[in-house]
Amino acid sequence: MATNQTFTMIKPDAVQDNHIGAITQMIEAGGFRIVALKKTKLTSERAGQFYEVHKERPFYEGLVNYMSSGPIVAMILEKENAVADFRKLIGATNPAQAEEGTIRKKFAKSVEANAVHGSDSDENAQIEGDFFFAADERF
Ligand code: RTP
Ligand code: MG
Repeated sequence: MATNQTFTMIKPDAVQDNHIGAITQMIEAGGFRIVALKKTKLTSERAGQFYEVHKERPFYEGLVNYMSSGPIVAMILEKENAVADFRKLIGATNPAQAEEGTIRKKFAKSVEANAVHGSDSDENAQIEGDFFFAADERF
């Protein structure tokens, strides 16, 4: 399996609740190397752009408001099979369906405030990483 990268955000609820350390610990313990990391806050314009693919969905407006409601932590992660393995580590979108031992099972509060984002393809991982990080911020 090739080593590749994925992109994640620790979402505003989990940052607000002081879970940055615990979530980062689970990510590193899961075998991921942190290539880039920053704490920042999305404006509603930037959040809308990031989630543009969901523009027609009924939850879009709520999602954009939520994702711009407080600071987030953005990271690029590297591992073999990074995209699929990271989605396994975070668990289902709805925490009620997330498996034991996953980040969302442990920290998500609702289907919207679900603690973390994970890219859904290699292509989107690249696009999302580029949305937050310049070349000289990756190591
Ligand atoms: P993500 O993109 O954040 O990693 O989450 P995901 O792939 O598991 O879920 P996706 O379908 O891409 O949805 C993006 C985010 O929108 C919020 N959402 N709210 N209220 C709702 O029914 C609903 N459905 C989705 C969640 O924050 C979800 O992670
Ligand atoms: Mg998604």
